Amino acid sequence: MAHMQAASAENIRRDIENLNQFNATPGDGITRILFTDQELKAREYIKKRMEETGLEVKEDAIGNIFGTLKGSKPNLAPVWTGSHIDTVPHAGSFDGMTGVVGGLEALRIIKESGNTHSRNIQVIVFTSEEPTRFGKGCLGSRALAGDLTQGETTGLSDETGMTLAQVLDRLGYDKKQFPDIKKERGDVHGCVELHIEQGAVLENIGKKTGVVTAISAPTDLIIEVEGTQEHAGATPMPMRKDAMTAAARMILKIEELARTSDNPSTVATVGKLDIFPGATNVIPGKVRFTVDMRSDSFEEKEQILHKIQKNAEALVEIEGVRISVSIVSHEHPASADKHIVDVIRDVCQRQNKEYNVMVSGAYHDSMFVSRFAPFSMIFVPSRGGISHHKDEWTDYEDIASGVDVLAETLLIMSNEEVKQK
Ligand code: HGY
Ligand code: MN
Ligand code: MN
Repeated sequence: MAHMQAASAENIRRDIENLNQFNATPGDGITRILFTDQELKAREYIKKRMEETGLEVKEDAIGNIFGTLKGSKPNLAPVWTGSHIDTVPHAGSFDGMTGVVGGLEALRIIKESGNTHSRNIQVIVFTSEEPTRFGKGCLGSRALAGDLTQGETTGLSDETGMTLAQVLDRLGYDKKQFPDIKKERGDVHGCVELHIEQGAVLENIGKKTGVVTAISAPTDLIIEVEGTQEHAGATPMPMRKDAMTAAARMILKIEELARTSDNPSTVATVGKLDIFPGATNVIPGKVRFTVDMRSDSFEEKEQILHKIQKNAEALVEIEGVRISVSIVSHEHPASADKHIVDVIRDVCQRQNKEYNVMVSGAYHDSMFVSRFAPFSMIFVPSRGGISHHKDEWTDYEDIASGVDVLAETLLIMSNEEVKQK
């Protein structure tokens, strides 16, 4: 393999900073929500940068963007990298962007190295990895895995009531081509996503590179508690059916179930809560809240889900309220491909980079890509483990170092003729 120049931290900084100009909350973190003006401008920026890098640019019917570096045998299944450019509200600058900009830089140094490669190498912007707008994450990679149909896009609506189907239609995406999005096993040779760790493991052990062997999967619930809306002053305590206190009991029970688990990857979060009618002197008649549960054990998530439902039944009896538990998503954890993990580890050794083999607590598009293609991920450190926060930070030199590992890994995989055992 001919020598490859080192990735440019300056290129990476420039593209991430330029991308993050497209932001709805300047000065208060990055907010770039799916298919809003800011995100559409960010999409155009990335497509322009893909063209400038000499890639062929295409989009599918849900807006996944593919930048292709042609190989000598374009009919072979391609090698993938990529991530997302949409964010949670008031996010940091690196979640997702690292894998898109880093993937672009990896393809640039592969192209400029003059190394030949058989398979096409593609850097992908996956649509809507974050659940921010439609309450469900990984919409683009979910559709690639065949886990989101065009019909289901009519059932996903944002806070204004607009559906994903309507948004796609307004933007000119052709719903008749939606079935063509889906990939079958064998369509993709392998995928390696570069991402910030979003935790503090690498920083605490003083290593700059993570090699991911599994991704914890989310189970997302929406729980609605209905009691009786009444006067806060005139209603004696024994006569109340207070939706808020019943919800509070449920939330503490959910937190206890996760906290007392002996599996460190099992976590649960209530991140959104709405109280109706939301007045200081009215007993809440209705409370709606979300539960985001994660674990690398699907069985444990099943057990906890069952206990949540049993706890709801008990509270209905005690508090005289009505409770509904809706399952928005209930995903299986994804195991990385041993061969790809070994390729990344060998590359780290050749580049004299200490690495840590680890599980990802955050989910990523790779979780859905794993449904049809072998994958692994490369992590770079998050300062203080801070993420989904405006203070999220990763040194550009650390990202460039991760890109060097990514580029060599992609080049090796793009010259693999047959499935490695
Ligand atoms: O929530 C997650 O794990 C991802 O950042 N969407
Ligand atoms: Mn995220
Ligand atoms: Mn992410």
